[in-house]
Amino acid sequence: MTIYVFDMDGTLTPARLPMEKAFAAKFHQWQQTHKSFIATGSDYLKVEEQLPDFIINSFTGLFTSMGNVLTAQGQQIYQNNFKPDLELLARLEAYRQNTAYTGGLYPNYIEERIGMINFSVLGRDCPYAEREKYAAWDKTAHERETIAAALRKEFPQYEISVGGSISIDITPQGCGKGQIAAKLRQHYPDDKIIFFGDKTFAGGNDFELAEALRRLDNTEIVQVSGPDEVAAYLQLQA
Ligand code: M1P
Repeated sequence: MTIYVFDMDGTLTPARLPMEKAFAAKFHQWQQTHKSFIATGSDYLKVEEQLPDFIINSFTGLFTSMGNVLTAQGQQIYQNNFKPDLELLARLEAYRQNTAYTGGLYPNYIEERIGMINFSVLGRDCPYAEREKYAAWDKTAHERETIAAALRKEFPQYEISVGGSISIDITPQGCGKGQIAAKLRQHYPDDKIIFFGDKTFAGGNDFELAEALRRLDNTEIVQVSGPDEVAAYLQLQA
């Protein structure tokens, strides 16, 4: 048997947007004959916003908040709790105050999720157009990469990865997406595991999971740029 594992934003859906209907229909049909999991930095609420129920219910399991929560058939299987250091929170506040970004800033810039923090200088409660504007600016300003590199030096006890388009994911060491590899292998000791992600490169938030899987036998990593490439790889039928 093969176990298929998918990142969500940028892999099965556009960033923070619902899965496209035509893709959902094909993917759902494929799910009926394949064992599949989600592995995302987003929390379960965002998964419910972006994926239709019939897709969610057809996954064997959903690892959310970087694998700090596992849900299967609507039931939470486990969760890892975490209380961030006050020094870390103060440093995030300072990055928000001192940003070089000149556009508008929005609320919910430190989102505490189960087992992790998601930090966005812009603020998560921004209109979609503002998200696109910040993401375009960050591509040349590299603010998120700069902040992530500095945080890694100052707080080595945390795993810090540049998330989707506007944010940075922070977990205690060992509690990032990489933890999902061992959990899957424990349940499926002999099966092939294939992981699809749009940020499997160094610094990306799929990298730790990709690396952890590469260290195991019988695994494959598929770097994709979005649902079209997933559909092509899986040869999804219309
Ligand atoms: O799933 C990828 C990322 O999606 C969101 O990122 P952003 O809002 O920056 O596009 C966040 O939920 C992030 O935690 C997650 O890793």
